[in-house]
Amino acid sequence: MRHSLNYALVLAGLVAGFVSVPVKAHIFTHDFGVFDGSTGATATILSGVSGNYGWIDGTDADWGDTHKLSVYQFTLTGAADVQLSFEQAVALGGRNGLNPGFSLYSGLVHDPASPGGPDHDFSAGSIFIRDTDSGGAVTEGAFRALHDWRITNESDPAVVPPSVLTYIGHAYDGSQDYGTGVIPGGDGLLDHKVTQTFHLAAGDYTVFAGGSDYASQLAAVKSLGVSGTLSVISAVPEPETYAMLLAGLGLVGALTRQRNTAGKPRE
Ligand SMILES: [Ca+2]
Ligand SMILES: [Ca+2]
Ligand SMILES: [Ca+2]
Repeated sequence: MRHSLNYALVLAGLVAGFVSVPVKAHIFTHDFGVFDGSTGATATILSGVSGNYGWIDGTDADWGDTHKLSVYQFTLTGAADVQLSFEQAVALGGRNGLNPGFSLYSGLVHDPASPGGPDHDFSAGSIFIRDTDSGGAVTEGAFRALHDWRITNESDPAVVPPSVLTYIGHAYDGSQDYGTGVIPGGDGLLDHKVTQTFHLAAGDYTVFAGGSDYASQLAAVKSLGVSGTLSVISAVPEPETYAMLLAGLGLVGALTRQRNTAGKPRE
């Protein structure tokens, strides 16, 4: 279903002999799975993370490198309230200490098994896209924690469309100010975990999770780990619930208008 058009195009390229086989491996996603919106469904996946700054490094002017993050994906077949939690990987011995941050996007990266291979920041196509999207500014990689962004694999982006990650939201552990003011979205409590809930429509989603300690870029890179959990915490309200809500809002609005009219001379 996913990228079937891409596969067809790349396969056509392989047959014609002008698409090279990838030699490097980069974005391999962890798949939370497919959820239909049923409350209580949950999935947890542990993953290694290189360094404690991959996420926060994507919030600055020169973007970040996806190799410093763990990537998750999931699919909703119906609308749902989805809670995403990321914390240091206590269960991965010796890999504790992560201050997690994550961003949620609609869209998917290319399947690593596709002929163009996995997406990565330094493929010729990704560098071309970065140069285009940054207006020629030098960037550390393709990852943008607070914006839409694009990345691709070893295929020609003129032939195979790049992956488009459309920003939905983010959250991170603690609070960070690396000189440009406090970065919004911190949970204010530095306890190696962060949780955020999103109301999502049916569709495909990708999450990039990594460290939020900006200053640790200057230290030796540590091998840390993250434990990511997706939980469907409630089904979308039924239409009747919306109707009741709207009726309630209408009543409040009418009362407010009445009060305003009573208390103020008309202009
Ligand atoms: Ca950066
Ligand atoms: Ca940096
Ligand atoms: Ca926290």
